[in-house]
Amino acid sequence: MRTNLTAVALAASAGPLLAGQLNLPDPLTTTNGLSVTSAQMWRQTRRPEILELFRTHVYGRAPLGRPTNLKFDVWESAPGVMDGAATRKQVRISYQGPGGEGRINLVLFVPTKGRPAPCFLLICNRGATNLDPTRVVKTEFWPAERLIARGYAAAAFLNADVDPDFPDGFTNGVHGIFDAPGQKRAPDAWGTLAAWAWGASRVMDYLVTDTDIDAERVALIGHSRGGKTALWAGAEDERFAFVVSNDSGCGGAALARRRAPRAETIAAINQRFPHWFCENYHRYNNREDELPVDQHMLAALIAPRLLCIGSASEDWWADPEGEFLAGREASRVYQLLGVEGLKAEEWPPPESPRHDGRIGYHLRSGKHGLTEYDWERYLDFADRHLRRAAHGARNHPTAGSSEQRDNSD
Ligand code: GTR
Repeated sequence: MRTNLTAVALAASAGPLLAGQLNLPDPLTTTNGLSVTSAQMWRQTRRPEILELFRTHVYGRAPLGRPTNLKFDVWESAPGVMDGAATRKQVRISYQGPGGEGRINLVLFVPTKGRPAPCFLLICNRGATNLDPTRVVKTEFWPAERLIARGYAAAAFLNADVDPDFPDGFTNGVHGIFDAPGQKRAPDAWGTLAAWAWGASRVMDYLVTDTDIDAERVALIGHSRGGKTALWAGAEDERFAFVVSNDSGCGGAALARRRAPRAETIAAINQRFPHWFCENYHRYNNREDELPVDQHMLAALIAPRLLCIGSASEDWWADPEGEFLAGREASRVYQLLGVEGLKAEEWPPPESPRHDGRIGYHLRSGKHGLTEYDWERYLDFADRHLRRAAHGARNHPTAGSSEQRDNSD
């Protein structure tokens, strides 16, 4: 089966053919049918258009950005943890709306040496045990010690702090706090993934104030539903210099139109998780071809910033090859912006990361999960592309011209 899928993808690899085979919408053609031929046209016309399409049809629209009453309470700052290698900070990020107060509890380790440090922020969708601040419990889902040893700050928050992960008619979490009570929800009102993405941006609001963190080198990483969230947050918030999608699958990096055998579909995800996306997305159950976007266009919204897509070989539900193809198709936008995206035409075999361009991809042997192998690859990619960006603003979203000058990837 893999051969067949690869053959389809390869036959299609020339660009127009792939669009023909999978009927993919073109990231570089505007809704009015104009070809996007310059970085300026991408920036001013097509990028905002695609962002709006995803807000309207997929994730929904957040009713606000940074709340005016956002507060940061650094209630702990403990130097000398991890045998002296790090300082642990715990930060309460709070906000108020008509429906009450919300809080995100940030756990942050910053390296003792090498500050301000680049940082990996994990959207933790696997419960509090994976972000134990005391480090009595250590898991490979958040290897904070490894991050510190490799010179990165390790930050993490629980998605459930922002919005609990069950359908409740959008009355709890940030929806309950900010949505107008008693009014019918708009079909493009934000779902839970958009709420989590909003929360990641509120954590970023804090990180930019912390002088131990190099705010121009913050990576946002998520696994599975957290990976879908990381991609959407990275699309909405260009302060994230690097976005990592680990096994994000349907509604994340995987192309919806592939409908690969054994892979999750829009209909399946909407049925099991009716609260994740906006109501409009449900219109595309079994009608993927009518969606005005596909997930390669979400990856393209990260351009020209850094993006890593990680897949697992037995993770059929997430369509690993569809995740690769989305990265490859997004590369045309990177090229238009003067940098290389994913430098691989064919789906690579397991344990053969493709890290040359500004979109990295790896396939790991095994099942769905965020493992030590995955983390080490993301750290390798960051060492290669994020670290050397330290002295110069080339990762900064507004640094379009310096991106174009630096074409050395
Ligand atoms: C699955 C869901 C996937 C993925 C995964 C996870 O049940 O179908 O889309 O998000 O959960 O988050 O672990």
